[in-house]
Order: sequence, then structure tokens, then C-alpha cells
Amino acid sequence: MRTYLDIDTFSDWTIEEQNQFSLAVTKGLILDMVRKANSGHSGGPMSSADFTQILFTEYLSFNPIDSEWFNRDRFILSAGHESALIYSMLAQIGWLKIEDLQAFRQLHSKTPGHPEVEISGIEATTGPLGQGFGMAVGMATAESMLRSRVSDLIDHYTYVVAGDGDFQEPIVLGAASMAGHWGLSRLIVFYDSNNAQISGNVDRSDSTNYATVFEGFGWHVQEIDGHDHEQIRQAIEKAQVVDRPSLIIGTTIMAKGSATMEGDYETHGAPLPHEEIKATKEKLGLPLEPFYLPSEVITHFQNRFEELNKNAIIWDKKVSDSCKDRDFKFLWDATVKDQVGDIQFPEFQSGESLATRKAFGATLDKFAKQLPSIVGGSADLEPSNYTGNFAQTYGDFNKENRSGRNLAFGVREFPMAAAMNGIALHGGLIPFGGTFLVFADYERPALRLGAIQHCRVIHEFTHDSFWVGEDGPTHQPVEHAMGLRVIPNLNVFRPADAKETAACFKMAILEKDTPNALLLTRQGVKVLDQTMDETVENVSKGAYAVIECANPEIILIATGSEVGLAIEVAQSMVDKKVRVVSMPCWEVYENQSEDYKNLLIPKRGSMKVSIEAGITMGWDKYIGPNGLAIGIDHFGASAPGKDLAEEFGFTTDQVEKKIRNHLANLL
Ligand SMILES: Cc1ncc(C[n+]2csc(CCOP(=O)(O)OP(=O)(O)O)c2C)c(N)n1
Ligand SMILES: [Mg+2]
Repeated sequence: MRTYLDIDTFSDWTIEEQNQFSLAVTKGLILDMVRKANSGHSGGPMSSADFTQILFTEYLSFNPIDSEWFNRDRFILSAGHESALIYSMLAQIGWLKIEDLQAFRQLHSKTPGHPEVEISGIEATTGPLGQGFGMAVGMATAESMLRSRVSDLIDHYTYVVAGDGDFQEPIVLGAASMAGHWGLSRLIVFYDSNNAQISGNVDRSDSTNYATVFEGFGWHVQEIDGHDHEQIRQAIEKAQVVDRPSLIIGTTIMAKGSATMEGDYETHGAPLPHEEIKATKEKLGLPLEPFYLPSEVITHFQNRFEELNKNAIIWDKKVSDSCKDRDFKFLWDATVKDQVGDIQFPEFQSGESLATRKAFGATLDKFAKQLPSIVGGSADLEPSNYTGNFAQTYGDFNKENRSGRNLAFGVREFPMAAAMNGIALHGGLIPFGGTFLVFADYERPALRLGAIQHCRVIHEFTHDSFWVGEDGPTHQPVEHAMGLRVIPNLNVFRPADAKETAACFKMAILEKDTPNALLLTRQGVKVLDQTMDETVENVSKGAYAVIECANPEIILIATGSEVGLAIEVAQSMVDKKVRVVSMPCWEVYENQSEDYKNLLIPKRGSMKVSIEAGITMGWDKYIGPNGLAIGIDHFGASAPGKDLAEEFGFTTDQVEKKIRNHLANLL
């Protein structure tokens, strides 16, 4: 066996010896990172290391001098706890330094506990198990959609390393069934099947035959020894050419390479003991010095770099040649380059009654015509979400129709939201996805991860309050609007009418660093009396006066369908000076100047009333200690919406009465 003592003769070693020693160096880095941080994961990275190292050194296509090169293969470490593994790859590429590895898991380091997308070479923030897989399905979808549109200039693979924990998460099953149905042939997943997880061996909790399951989903499945390099190579090469997504199930050994702890699940989430590290380094032929990364090993790792660079240059040239064609250039700029020109709105008549979900549908149709980057669909609520016209016009994306722009997600809300994040992270497309607001809960982990990653995605949530009516409490969101507002960096829009809906939709498209949720009514609401330009200007502030009044005694702050109600209440209270504020987006409002906010909703003076058909918790922020929050702090009921409005106090008379009572009590 070759050891560090012969490193001077490295170039004379056989390729196999060079590979094995390089792999040992990678493992040494993993052990040292986790040991120095005194936290992190050792066992999993060591069992996945063979596949990952071979992938990075022999197959992965990327541009060594530009980690953002658009046609790069995407690599997603769905087993995000194995971050030490990807960081040691990035250090050998040169995108991280040894000092970065030494700062593993420390404040402001480029090597946080789990991979974060801001770091060069990290394609997605992972750690919540299963979601990396779901995002990878989105990335492979984006690749396939773009490939069909820009004549094969986009043709990369999406690779995933996933562990037992990923496969046990149901999102993987939903996302895999989507990928199989869509025939995402450039998606290649390695399952590090090491029969170990945190609490013990996997066979305590899982006896699923994933090969059978994935074959059932329409995947190509290979089962290999995950430490046999020749089998790994053959499996990757086969996976690259089959016409289906590929699963490579690698039987592996936890902490492979360690001196005495191979197969031990307790290596999952801890540094190995000092003695074990010492013995392991001796076994692997490494020196005891920590963070050993000799230049010979780096050079070996980088032996394809020249070729990779060349490929990127050839590709760039092909792109600039293709862009000589004007139509192609328009498509390229509008998708890959994410250029958005002037956006025209549909027309809505003031005074007409229109559900905001219908307004969303009309706006989607209008925007999709102008923006070829818009893709998406509904989680099987197409008629309710008003995305049917879009689906008809642009067709379903599927095996036969790669250029379809509609994604028939099926009843798979969480996989849909994770895939949307993946599409956004891939770049080149703007994804939307629709369902009922009440099912936002099913998407929640992906909403959070989208917000963490600054994904520009558009969530369409219709049927946004008890006004859903007959379907009853299971289908009537109560806590959802506020529940979404508590997620940092998520814009929650609850537009009051059709024009606000269109304006919010446009803001969502222009807002490139924030996911967006549009909360929309099932029932008709009156279109407010303002021009589209005025609406755009007003909505851009997050909140504005729909009924203005100097030195108001009362300020009604309403969102969505309750803005119309607030206007009626204000018109009825002729003896009072009332301002009505429509607040379609808290988050956008919070970003306004203090002057604007103090003028619109002054802290002192006026009595403030919030009106929203949802829980009242949270509104104290705007109404202050003497304000009144009108909402619904219990579940709804099955009945026609109008009867529920009566029952729950959402009529003009009842709201007015509550306000007058409150005023009287204050005096
Ligand atoms: C959704 C989610 N649930 C729980 C965890 C905590 N967790 C991190 S790793 C892990 C076990 C994963 O086992 P496996 O994928 O087999 O990793 P290995 O032990 O082989 O490294 C768990 C439960 C998580 N990260 N995400
Ligand atoms: Mg495992």
C-alpha cells in the first residue's frame, strides 16, 4: 500500500494507487474537520466518499474557474449532514481553502454545519432530509424544459447523493414518482445504503425494497457494491444513457476505512475518538498531522481541469453563435439570462366582482405570453386555481412533450414546493405552483427552505378563508396567513381585488431574492376604484390608504377580502373620521421608510382596527395596546360562506358594532 512517505514519487504510482491515496486524503480531511469542530458527521461521509470522489474527479462537468457556469452538472448532497464530504471536494477543486475546512461549523465560515447555497459549488441548502432529493427533481425538470427550448445548449446532469434518512422521508417517494412520470433521464441518484442511521441500524425501522419501489416509479435501478470503483464507474455510465431517471443503490459500510469502527452507527454524528483517528490515519497511510492535503493529490484531483475549461469555452462560443439569431436571443435572454422587460397587465373593470383566484388566472395567462420563463402548475386543483387555461395553452410537460410549460404536479404539495425551489435554484425559469391555502401546511418545510435560499418562487394559495364555505373546517384556513408571515424572507401577499392581485404577481416576478405566497379568494370581491398604475404604485408600498382621511379617529387595517368589508364599514360610520388601509403585504410594508409608516398608521392618536378572516394573534403589532383585532380565533364550519360571515361576525353591521363598542369602552 502506498503511504504519505512515498508521496514524492506520486506521479510514478499506478492510477489506482493514486486514486486510493487521494480518497484516503479526503477521508482524513473529513475526520479532521469534525474532530476540530468537535461536532459534525463522520460515518456517512466516509461511506459515500467512494462514489462522490469518483463522480467529482471523473464525471462531473463544471467550469473550474466559474462555479456559476450555467450548463454545469448540478450536484446535490441530499444527505446534508455529510457536509464535510462536499467541503473536502470543494477544497480540492480550489473553491474552498484549507483554512475554510479548519473553520468547519464556525461563525461566518464558508463551511457551515450543513451545505448552504451561498457557498461556491453548493447548489442547494440541504440538511432537512428528503428535500435535497426533491429540489434535485426540480433542477432536472428545469434542465429538461430548457433543453427542449434552447436546442440542447442546456444538457447537463443532476446528481444526488442521498442516504437512508432521505429515502425514509415520504417527500422522496412523491418526488421520485413525479420524476419517473416525467422521465427525467438526466437525473442520477446515488443511494448510500449503509444500514446505519442515528438511532441504530436501518433494519430496525426499514425493510423497504427500494429497487422494486423505484422500478415501479419508472426509474432505472442498479444495485452495486458502493465501494467498488469499477462498479461505480459502470453504473454512472449506464445511468447517463438510459431514458429514465436512475437510482444507483450502493451497498456501503458506515465509516468505511476507519480502523475499528466500520459499520458502527455511532459514527453517524460525532467526531471519532482521537485514538481511532490516529489508528485510521495509520491504516490509510496518512500522516498524523491534521488537514493533510498535499499538492500531488490536488493536482491529481484536478487532472481534468484543462479539458473542463475547454468545454466551457466551446459552449460559450456555441451560445454566442446561437444568439446571432434574434428569436433565439430573445428566448435565451428571457430565460437563462432572466431578463424581464415591460410587463403588460390584463384589464379589470373597477366595480365588477371577481374572485382574486380568477384574477390570478387571467394575470397568469397574460404574463405567460410575455415571459417564456414562467412555468408551473397546480397540485391537482387546476379548475380551482384557474391554471387550466395555462395548461391548455402551453401543454403538460411530460415524456412526449418536453416543451410543455405546465407541470401537472398531481396531489403532491410538498414535492411540488421542493421542486419549485429546485427549478428556481437551477435558474432560467420562474416557477409557480397552486393549491388551497389550507394545504400550505403540506408544503411548509419547503416554504421555509425556499426562504432560507432566497428562491424566487410563486406560490398560489386559493380558497383563503372561511369564505370557502361548504367544504368545512378542514378546508378553511384560519391560522395560515399568520403562519406564513412568521417565516422570515417570505413575502405573503393577500390582495384585496383583481388589480392588487395582478400588481402583487408582478412584484413576485421582479423580486428575485424572495419566495412569494399569494393568498387568494374563492369568492368574488369588488374591484377597487383605482387605475392599474395607481394600484401598482400603492401595492409596492405593502400597505396604503384606500379611503384617505386627515387626522383619522379610526384606522381600519384590512387585507384581502376584508378590505371591501372595511370600506363598507367606513362608509357606514359617517359620524367618524375613518381611514381604510389595504395591507396586501406585511413584509413589503415593513421595508418602507419610517416616515411613510408613521403617516399611514401612526403609533399614537387614532384607534386602530385590524380586519382579517384569520387568527388575530400578531395584529397587535399594528393596532397597539388600545386597538381592536377582528378575526377568527377558532376553526370554521361547513355552511355557505355568507352564513358563516354572519355567524363569525364578518358583516358590515357586526363589525361596525364591535368598533363602536370598543370605542365606548376606551372612553
Ligand atoms: C427531516 C429531517 N429529520 C431528521 C433529521 C435529523 N437527522 C439527521 S441525519 C439523520 C439520520 C440519517 O440517516 P442516514 O441518512 O442513514 O445517514 P448516515 O447515518 O448513514 O450518515 C437524522 C434523523 C434531519 N436532518 N432532517
Ligand atoms: Mg445511513
